[in-house]
Amino acid sequence: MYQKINASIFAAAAAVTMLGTTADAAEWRGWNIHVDGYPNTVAMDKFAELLAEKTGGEITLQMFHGGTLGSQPDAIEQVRLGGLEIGNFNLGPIGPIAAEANVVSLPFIFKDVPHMFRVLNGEGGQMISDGMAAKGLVPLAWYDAGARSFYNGDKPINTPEDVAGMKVRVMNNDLYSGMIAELGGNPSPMAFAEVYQALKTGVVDGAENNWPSYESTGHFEVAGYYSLSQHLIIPECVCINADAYNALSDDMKTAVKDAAMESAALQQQLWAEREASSREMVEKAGVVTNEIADKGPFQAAMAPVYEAYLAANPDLRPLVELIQATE
Ligand code: GTR
Repeated sequence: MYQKINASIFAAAAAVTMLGTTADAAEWRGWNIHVDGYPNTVAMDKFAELLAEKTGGEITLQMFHGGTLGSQPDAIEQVRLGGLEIGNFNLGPIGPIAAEANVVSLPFIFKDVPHMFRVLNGEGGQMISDGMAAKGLVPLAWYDAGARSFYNGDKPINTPEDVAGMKVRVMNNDLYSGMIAELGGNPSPMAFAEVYQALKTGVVDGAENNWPSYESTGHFEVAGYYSLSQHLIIPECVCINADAYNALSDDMKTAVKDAAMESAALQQQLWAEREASSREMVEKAGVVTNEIADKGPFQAAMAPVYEAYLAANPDLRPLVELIQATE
């Protein structure tokens, strides 16, 4: 008898729990461009795991890696519109949508990665977040994407004159096209997935990216000169569709945000390791790396890019100045 009651209480409790989870459970889908083992891939899987754990199973996330759900600009639109809930996005292709976020795509705006994080964790980061949220994309946490440098198959780049005449792949953002044009090159905006073939067949002469992406895509196999221009330091986000986020209770918002922040701590640690191991790996494979002794001429050439940004967004001058004044 006792056992029987106990069993039925247990069954009833289980039914309530199941009802609770099935009735409220949200099943989210997430986009990521990178391959297995890449720091962002590992960290986004961790985010999914933490999300389920911290929300008591009320929210689950199915991650789609390797860009299988489409190109980055398309996925950004999908998350904005709610076709997908989550994305690990680079702020580069978000810039054309949210002018505040485009500030990070001004070449040489950040001195180094720690400077970028100091800005993101302060008033500047709040302005960028607000600008993105107003366009339907709420950043939950920031990921590290290091610094981007030029690479090509012909020669080391040391001066802007070395870029002149080169066809260089860039991400979809007019600031990057302007950047290449000001160096005398021909910008070629293109999806990430197409770059390997374009380099191989000579559709473009070069591209630019950080060590881990240069390595994981195999670009180093077809463009063996990597020149440390470090002209762009662009953060990435774990971003969520604004409606999905705003519909959550405060407790759920905290759980989702905490899960993203914990995944970011992991990503940043894995990133540091992968930057070093990717560099080592490609150099062992024969890549020729060069430091650029004087980046001054590259920086000076960017003045018109800044002017164009400020002319289009005069109200964002304080944000540019805030970043430049941040120690
Ligand atoms: C990578 C970044 C990707 C993508 C790619 C690109 O460093 O993590 O999100 O933006 O660069 O160049 O398209």
